[in-house]
Amino acid sequence: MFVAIILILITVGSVVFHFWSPWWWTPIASNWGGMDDTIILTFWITGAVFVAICLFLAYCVWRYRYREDRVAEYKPEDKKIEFRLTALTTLGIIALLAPGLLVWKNYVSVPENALKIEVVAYQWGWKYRLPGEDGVLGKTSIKFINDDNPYGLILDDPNGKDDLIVDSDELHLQIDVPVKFELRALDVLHNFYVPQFRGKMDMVPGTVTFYWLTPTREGDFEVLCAEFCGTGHYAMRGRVIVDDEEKYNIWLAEQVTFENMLAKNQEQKTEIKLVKKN
Ligand SMILES: [Cu+2]
Repeated sequence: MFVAIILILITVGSVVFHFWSPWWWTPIASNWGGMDDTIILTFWITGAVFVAICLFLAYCVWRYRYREDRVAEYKPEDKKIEFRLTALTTLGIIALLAPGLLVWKNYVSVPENALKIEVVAYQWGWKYRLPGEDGVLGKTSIKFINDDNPYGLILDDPNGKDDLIVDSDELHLQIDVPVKFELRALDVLHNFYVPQFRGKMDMVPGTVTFYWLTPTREGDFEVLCAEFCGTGHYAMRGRVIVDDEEKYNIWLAEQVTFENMLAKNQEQKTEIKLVKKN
């Protein structure tokens, strides 16, 4: 009886804790409410199964408790029960997986009007690249990454010349404008994650992964690396600021094109040479 009561207390306690404790996600700031819905559905299904199993266990402990006049029955196989349990588990797994697959399909089906933004992760920080006036990001290759060309842009590609190089861990987005994040890593695995946006994806050196979203709320959000990437992982943070159109355009106008960045690097080098000569 004591064990049965403990089991019931654990069940009731878990449910009460879930509804009374203040834990929950931070308010959403993107179009991915569907992700929250699938997680809530998962909570309901796994929660219901948890309660049912615990209470069933408590019932069995009490109902089949030891009594001297009772003998246990040996029943190694029961086709009927096995079939029912398998069917029930299958249904449960389908209910858990199917909604996630639907959301995933949307998550990687990028709308055509999405603004492409490259996110570059390195040990331990973030930088970004936006298309210039031509609206196209220039091609890159890891072969060309060096101090003068940290993103590895292919110099012959004319589309890359006007690309905006955001060599800062602060990125601005315009509210209600869909963006496609093209994710690259320069050294090891990283993961671009803004909790309020819900979306996240691993960044793999040598390949480009992506996802898209539409920011739906203005604000200043923290970027976290969600893949353990070395001793500085905890400090690999940045900011995404969602602006209205006016503020966004002011920020955009302050960014340097790749061409200007190359010219500036060249100037600095000449200066250093001159200083050395003198
Ligand atoms: Cu990282």
